[in-house]
Amino acid sequence: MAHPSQLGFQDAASPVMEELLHFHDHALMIVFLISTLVLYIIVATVSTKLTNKYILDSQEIEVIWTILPAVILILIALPSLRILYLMDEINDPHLTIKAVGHQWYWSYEYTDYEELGFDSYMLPTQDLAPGQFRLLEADHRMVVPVESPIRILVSAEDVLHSWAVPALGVKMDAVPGRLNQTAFITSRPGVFYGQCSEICGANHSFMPIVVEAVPLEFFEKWSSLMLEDA
Ligand SMILES: [Cu+2]
Repeated sequence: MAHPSQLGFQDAASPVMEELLHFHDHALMIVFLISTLVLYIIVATVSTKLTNKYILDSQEIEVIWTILPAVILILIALPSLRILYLMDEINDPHLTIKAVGHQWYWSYEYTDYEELGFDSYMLPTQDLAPGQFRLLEADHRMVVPVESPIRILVSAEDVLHSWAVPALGVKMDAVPGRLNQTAFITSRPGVFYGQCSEICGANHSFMPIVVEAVPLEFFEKWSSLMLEDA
């Protein structure tokens, strides 16, 4: 969960998000180094008269300043590709959940159970209990067992939506007539908030995603309760 005036990302709640945070820090360090160097060169050139009209070219420095940026780009590209393919991997999921975007709410189907599915609407501000988050709380949370590989199948009923939970490092477009898949593993129990990330209409801001990761025994209790209700 992000806090007011937070800089940077939310704490990672999945291994993939942890990797993404490391990559972000790595790329940001390189950006800082380059910016510092460029700033220094700008200040040095405009504030001094250290020029020499007889030095017209230097093959050595040109070789260095051509090859060095290429090496830096490779140092960014390789870890980036590694995470990209890591995120594509669906490792033998224990549970599959189908998330369908609607104008303007999400519905979830637990396809491993015969009749486990529900709609998830945002809690209106006047219904919030103390401590609940405005515009983020949903009337039905997507409950998952913690530390289990979960596959999410994402689609939409009407227009484009996007199913995203920043702390889990998951963002997948919900496209009508298409079934996208993504996966995550929660590394700790908790409640993780997300929002639709595709401008989908008037109430786009009011279709939050709430993932609750609980130990397996609690998940079993929850699923049997949901099945009884149905
Ligand atoms: Cu949407």
